[in-house]
Amino acid sequence: MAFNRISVVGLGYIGLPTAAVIASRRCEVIGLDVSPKVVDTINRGDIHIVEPDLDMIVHAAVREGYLRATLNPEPADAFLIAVPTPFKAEDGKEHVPDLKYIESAAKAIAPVLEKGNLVILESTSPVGATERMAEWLAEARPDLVFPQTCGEASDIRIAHCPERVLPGHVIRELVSNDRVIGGMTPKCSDAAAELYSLFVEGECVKTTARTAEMAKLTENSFRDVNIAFANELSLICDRLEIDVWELIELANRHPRVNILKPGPGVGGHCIAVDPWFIVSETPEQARLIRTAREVNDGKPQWVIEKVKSALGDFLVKNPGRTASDVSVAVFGLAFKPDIDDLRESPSLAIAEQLHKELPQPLLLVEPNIQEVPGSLEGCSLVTAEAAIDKADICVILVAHKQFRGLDYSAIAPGCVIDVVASGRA
Ligand code: SAJ
Repeated sequence: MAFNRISVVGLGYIGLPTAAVIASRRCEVIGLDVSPKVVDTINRGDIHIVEPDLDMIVHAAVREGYLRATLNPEPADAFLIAVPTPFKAEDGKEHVPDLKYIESAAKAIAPVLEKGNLVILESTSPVGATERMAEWLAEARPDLVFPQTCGEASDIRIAHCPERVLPGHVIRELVSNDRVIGGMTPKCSDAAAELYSLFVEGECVKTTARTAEMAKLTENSFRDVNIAFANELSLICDRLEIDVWELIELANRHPRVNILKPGPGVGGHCIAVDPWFIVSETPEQARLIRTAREVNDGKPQWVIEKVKSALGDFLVKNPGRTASDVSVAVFGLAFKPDIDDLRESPSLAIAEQLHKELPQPLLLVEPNIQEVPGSLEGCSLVTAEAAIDKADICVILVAHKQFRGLDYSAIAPGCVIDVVASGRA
C-alpha cells in the first residue's frame, strides 16, 4: 500500500508528535484539528504543548512543507485518529467511557474517505470502540463497504493501534516502542503495520482490534494496581510507624519483588482514567482494578489530613500562634517529577484543597512553572530556599530533581511531610 499522504486527526499530546515524526520521514502529513488556534500555531511552525524536542521537529516539518494543519478534512491514503477519550457520568454510573470525540472525528473524515483508505484509531478506547467507529463510518458512507460486513473484501481497512508513549519521552518512544496492531481483519492489520513501518523501529505485533484495545487498558491498569499497592503500603506503614521507603527498598532486594513508589495519588490523563474503561464494562469481574483506582484516588485526601494534623500539633506546641499565622509551603504541583504538566495532578488538587481550607495563602514551589495557577490565586510562587525560610510546615508532593538534597533542618520536627521521599529520590 502506498502512503503518500497521511491525515492525523487530533493534534494534541499524541497526534502532534505522531504527525511530526511521520512528516520527518518525508511523508506528506495533514493535521486535522477543531481548534483554529492550534491549527494557526502549528502552521507557524510552533507548538501548543510541552514535550522535549517536539518544537524542533514540528518547526522543520512545517518549514520543509511536509506538515500542515487544517480545520477541514481532506482526502488522504490513511487517517490516524488521536482524539481524547474521557469518561462521563451516565445512568447513575460515574465512569462511563465517552466516545463523543471519536464519533465526531469519524463523522468528520467520512465524507472524504476513498476506496483503499486505511483508518487507524490510536485513542485509548474501551473494548468495542473500533467496531463502533467502523459503524459510524459505514452509516455515513453507504457507498463503501467496511470490514464489519465484508471482511477482507472491504473498501476501507480499519485497525486499532493504541499509543503507548510516556509523556516527556514521546519522541523517542514513538519510534522505539513496540506497537500493538489490532486490525478488524488480518489485511487491516497488514495495512496498519505497513504504515507504522514508516517510522517505528520497535516490533509491530499484529492481533485483533478488541485485543489491542484491551492490551492498552491492561498496561495502564497494571501500573495503576501496582502504584495502588505502594500507596496502600504507605498507609499501613504510617499506621505501624514503619518507614515505607526503607521497607520497599528492603523488599525490592528480593529477586522477584519490584514495588513501585507511593506518592500523593495517581495523575495524568491515562492511568487514572483507563482502568475505569475495564471496570465500566465488567464491574463484577474487575474488582481488584476498581479497588486500586479507589486506593489511588483516596491518597490526596489522606495527604490533606496529614497536613491538617501537623498543623494541629504545631499549634499545640506553639500556644502563642493561631492557624491564621501558620505558613504552609507546598513543594511540587505537576502530576509527576520533572514536567510542567499540572493537568489531572493530585498535587495540584491537594494544594487547591489546602488553599480553600487554610486561612494563610500557601507558598508554592514549582520550578517548572512561571505563573501561579488560577485556582491558587493569592498564593505565591517562591524558591525552595525562600519557602523553607518562611514556612512553618513543608509538604513535599513531587520528587522534582530540584528538591533533592534540600535542607529542612530549620523546620520543626513533624512539620516536614515528605510524601515522595524527595531526599531519597
Ligand atoms: N506514579 C506513582 N508511583 C510510581 C509511578 C508513577 O505514584 O511508582 C504516579 C505518577 O506520579 C503520576 C502517575 O502515576 O501521577 C502516572 O505516571 P506514569 O509515569 O506512570 O505514567 P503516564 O501517565 O505519564 O504515562 C502512562 C504510561 N503507561 C505505562 O507506563 C503503563 C505510558 O506508557 C502510556 O502511553 C500513557 O500512560 C498513556 O498515554 O496511556
